[in-house]
Amino acid sequence: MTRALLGLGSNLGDREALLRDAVDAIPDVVAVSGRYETAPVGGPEQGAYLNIVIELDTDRTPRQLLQVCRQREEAADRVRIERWGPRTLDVDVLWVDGCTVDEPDLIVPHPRMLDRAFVMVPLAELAPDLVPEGWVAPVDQPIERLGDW
Ligand code: GSY
Repeated sequence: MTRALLGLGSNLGDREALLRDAVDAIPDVVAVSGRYETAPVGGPEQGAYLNIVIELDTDRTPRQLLQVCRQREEAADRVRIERWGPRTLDVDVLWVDGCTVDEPDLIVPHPRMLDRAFVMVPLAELAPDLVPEGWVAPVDQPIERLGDW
């Protein structure tokens, strides 16, 4: 069994319910970070996101995890209106212990995670070993912890 970390975000619809349904349906979840309200990073003007990070203890490969992520996005009726635009649910594979993948549709570790406060701050709660020493959240990415999961 291997540690894997996934990032989840929602900024359309009932954000909290969408995240809860996703967490309930994802197999092998062993820990969930606090809930964070975060300013959108990139894309058009859009509403604030609710973000969490979850830890899995899993025997799935990164590609199988990507399938799980996509299934959850489809179950949330995600519609891709615009790249980087608002979405009911986004689920990303962030990290899988001992694995690197560099394929057109899947890069692990996630190539932009270090640039994103909405990933690194909740990630630090579950996996401080993955946060480089001296990492600080970009000042232009407001983030507020709303509470425990
Ligand atoms: O990459 C995940 C979707 N996403 C997010 C997000 O989850 N949170 C915030 N704060 N901004 C985002 N921009 C994108 S795209």
